[in-house]
Amino acid sequence: ADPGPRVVSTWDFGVGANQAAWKTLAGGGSALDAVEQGARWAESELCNPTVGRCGNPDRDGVLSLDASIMDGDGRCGSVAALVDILHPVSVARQVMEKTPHVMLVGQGAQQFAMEQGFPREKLLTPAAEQAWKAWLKTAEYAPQINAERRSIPGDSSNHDTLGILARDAQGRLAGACTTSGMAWKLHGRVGDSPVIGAGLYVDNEVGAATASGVGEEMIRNAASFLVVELMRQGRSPAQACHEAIARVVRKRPEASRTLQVCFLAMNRDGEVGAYALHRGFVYAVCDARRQDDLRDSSAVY
Ligand code: SD4
Repeated sequence: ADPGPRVVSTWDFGVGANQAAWKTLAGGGSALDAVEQGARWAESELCNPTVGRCGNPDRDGVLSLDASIMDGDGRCGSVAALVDILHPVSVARQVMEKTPHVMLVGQGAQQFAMEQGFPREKLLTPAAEQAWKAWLKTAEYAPQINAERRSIPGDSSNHDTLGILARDAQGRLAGACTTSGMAWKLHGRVGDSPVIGAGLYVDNEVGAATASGVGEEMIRNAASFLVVELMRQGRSPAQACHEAIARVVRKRPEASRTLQVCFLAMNRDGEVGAYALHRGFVYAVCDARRQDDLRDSSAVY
């Protein structure tokens, strides 16, 4: 039986993002519009040190945002290292719809956003600036394994990206991913979230996948693409996420002890699964029956 519309998001704040997306899905809207709305909620409403306006800056004190959006028909857009623009996911969508390109970065991305009418505004919060100044005293870059419920402004250990995947009433899939990346990253560092195939991949024929955690590992393994391709070969979403994590570990067994990597996937039938390298990853599921369901990474929906 067709499960109807469904949306899933990474982390506990995924509940809020799903509810924003659900307003679109429940009204018969498209998966693409739904994931954009969910990501916009996280960028502006959520005060989290790793997404949108409350994000922690890089080591030079600059808050730069990465985001991507992908439709199950293969259209996609992304922005990386975007500064002083609140809604990178919507800029990514404009890149997809208004340009012949897929990805814009840095100043060019900002220029494009302003040409499209996005206001330029200072985003760095006083809390994030303070956290950065405190970090400068040691200036040590050591990402820690993230765990559930740590949405504390200025918390440097937190690296929780919003990845959101939706299936609409017509069975179309879409996904989006938005983040400020790793706190205290090198200026100019780009994570997995805006890299199509790394932090996000969607194919209507198979399913969709997104990632959270230390993005360098996702890029190395083309990880979200890998999860989708594993589902294409017949794995369930949970099996595909599990196998992709095993691949990450096989490549870098030592590093895997201290880095968090999390995958979330949904197949074309709406079946959901997730897996993470370390404990603490949760994801939120929302459909006509449940709007605030929070699941552990090892659970199969
Ligand atoms: C990045 N993947 O920029 C992002 C950060 C993150 O959970 O997910 N955190 O590497």
